[in-house]
Amino acid sequence: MPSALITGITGQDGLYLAELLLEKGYDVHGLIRGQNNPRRELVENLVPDVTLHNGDLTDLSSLMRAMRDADPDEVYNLGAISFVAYSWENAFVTSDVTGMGVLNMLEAVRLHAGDDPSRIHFYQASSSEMFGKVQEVPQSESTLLWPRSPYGVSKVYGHYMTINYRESYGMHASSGILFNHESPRRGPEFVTRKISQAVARISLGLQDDITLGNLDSRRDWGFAGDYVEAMWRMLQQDQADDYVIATGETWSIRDYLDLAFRHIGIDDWAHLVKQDPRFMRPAEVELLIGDASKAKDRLGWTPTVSFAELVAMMVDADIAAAKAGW
Ligand code: NDP
Ligand code: GDR
Repeated sequence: MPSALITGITGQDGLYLAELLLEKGYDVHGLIRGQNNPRRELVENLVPDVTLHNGDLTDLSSLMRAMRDADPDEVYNLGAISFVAYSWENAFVTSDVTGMGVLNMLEAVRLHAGDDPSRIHFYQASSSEMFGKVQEVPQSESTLLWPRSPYGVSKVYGHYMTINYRESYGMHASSGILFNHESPRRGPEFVTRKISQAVARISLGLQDDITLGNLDSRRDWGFAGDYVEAMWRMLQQDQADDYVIATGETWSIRDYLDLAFRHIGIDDWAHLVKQDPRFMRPAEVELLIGDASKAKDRLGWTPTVSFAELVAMMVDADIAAAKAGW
């Protein structure tokens, strides 16, 4: 039975990936931090067969212990401080977790692998935020990186460190440059979920309006369930490599609002949306659209959920949750 260790097991992607690997017959291990993580119960309920190990990406010894105890064939490094807006207010801790944390994880894998560094396959969760200021569209694996936030800069560090460990030690270390992917499990601080929750509550008369920041930025949004499949496919290849994972379509925040409100029967929604400078960013990533042709050719990967289906899925899930009183 193959085994895998997932960091970031309590997050959106960690949960979908754990479900996927369990379905495939893996022995799945997850790294969980904190003396009383409030999301431990959720993980234990959704994926009870996952073995949890205490550890923190900033604590190399805890990662080495997790590697020793899990002894995995595959490691998926999904743990990070992942909220871009938060990264300006907490730049040092973001650099520590999202940047240096990758180096800690690579070292833990390298030391555990011993004489055969390529025996453990490693996945790094790189991000389209690394592209930042638009250099070309669509963005591919060869597009110049120009990050626009402490989060983006930290991801660039982790990305190049992953490539460096592949080139220096022959590690099977791959990097997935994933564009935004969402789901009903998306954290409520991210714009898609913030909108789907608000629209659901507005439809039920529980909320009057929603306050947002920049409505004009554009993102390439896919469904998280599709994207964890791409992660797994990367680690099944003979050679490690870097891959863009995206839908190839781009939509604005306004487009998302429009579909979400229309889904509950409101066509004229402008008066329900307020803007507040509090939600504007010091530097914005204006336009993301990915070219995933390499992943299509080499991994046979394509997205299965359209943007409209994604918006409907998220609004419906939040209506059900609000009705259930969650
Ligand atoms: P989430 O924010 O949902 O999950 C982040 C995870 O990281 C949580 O499990 C969190 O655990 C964990 N974590 C945070 N700090 C630490 C730490 N110090 N030590 C160990 N674990 C820690 O992110 P997603 O699931 O959406 O994303 C997964 C990864 O993919 C992240 O690295 C993200 O940056 C990257 N990414 C995401 C994209 C997306 O659109 N979703 C796109 C591109 C990249 P805790 O419960 O303890 O807070
Ligand atoms: P992003 O996602 O920064 O792309 O990072 P987020 O949903 O936070 O922002 C997307 C865009 O929406 C605009 N926006 C708002 N964003 C939030 N969160 N809240 C608001 O009220 C709001 N109003 C407008 C933002 O300015 C931005 O342009 C996500 C994360 O998952 C990262 O970890 C990941 O690496 C990238 O996607 C790819």
